[in-house]
Amino acid sequence: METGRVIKIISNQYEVLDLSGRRNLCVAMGKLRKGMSPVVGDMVEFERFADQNGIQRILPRRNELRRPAVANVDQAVIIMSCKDPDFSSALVDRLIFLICYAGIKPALCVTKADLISDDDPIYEQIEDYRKSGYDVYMSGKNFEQEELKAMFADKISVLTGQSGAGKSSLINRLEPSFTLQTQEISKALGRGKHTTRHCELHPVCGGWIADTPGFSSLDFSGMDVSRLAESIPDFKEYLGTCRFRNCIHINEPDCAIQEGVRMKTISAIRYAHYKEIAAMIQAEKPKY
Ligand SMILES: Nc1nc2c(ncn2[C@@H]2O[C@H](COP(=O)(O)OP(=O)(O)OP(=O)(O)O)[C@@H](O)[C@H]2O)c(=O)[nH]1
Ligand SMILES: [Mg+2]
Ligand SMILES: [Zn+2]
Repeated sequence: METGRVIKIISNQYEVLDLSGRRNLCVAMGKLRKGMSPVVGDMVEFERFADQNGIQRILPRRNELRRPAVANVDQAVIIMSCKDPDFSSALVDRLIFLICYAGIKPALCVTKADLISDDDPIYEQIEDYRKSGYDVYMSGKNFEQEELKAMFADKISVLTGQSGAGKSSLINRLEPSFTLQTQEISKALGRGKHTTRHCELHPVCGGWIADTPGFSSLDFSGMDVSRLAESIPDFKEYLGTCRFRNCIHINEPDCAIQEGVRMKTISAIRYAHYKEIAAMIQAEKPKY
């Protein structure tokens, strides 16, 4: 049995990178097919047979995101464009919540900054993320990207963001030898909205980056509101200091989080988005 990492899935074929860095095409063996399927990022055990390679076992996952389906990542980078599609802090925050809930570190990369002026109001929203402790990177055509490149080294990262935000373009820009398909090309082919069709790990900037298809909906079903509040980085240092132990920071008296928002030490924007999602979860309408 050999160990390797799933770096690409196309229909029922898995590309597994073995310990010597070679790529092996594998199929999932019978006992696996019945249970959980491997996702990109999974560490698996596979066996070489005469006619094919077969994945026998998925090793325990350190973490996993459901959408995009990827496991064992060091960080998730939210790709949000300034324009086309428009910047949305509601969407950024929803992604932050999903990523942090999965126990993964988020970062924000704002793309297409070449399309806005230096005094665009988007910069105030970006400042709000920086003040709250998030790492924010600016990107655009002809931008210097040294800092961004450095943050991918030696890590497995997943890029997530809506279709057209510039995920594939960013990878192409960081590693000019890459020519991942981007929107203009697919429009020419009449393929419609989503350009990237599958999730794949690419060797970029000394690390591995998963390019993923943009999503059309986000799913908060099955989430627990208290666990969500506990996973939001903005709230971390205030947790455990509310009057009620089971406080979910919405209407309770003597709530440290609500007090933080009043004192402007917690972002009012993030808190408002938290309340929206908490209400959606409680109303059991957790799809956005
Ligand atoms: N001006 C400008 N345009 C950009 C930039 N990044 C991407 N674009 C354009 O935005 C469009 C969409 O880019 P993609 O890289 O295909 O977007 P994506 O996030 O991979 O989209 P999906 O694969 O559908 O999820 C393309 O036409 C790119 O040329 C940028 O930094 N500046
Ligand atoms: Mg793409
Ligand atoms: Zn509270």
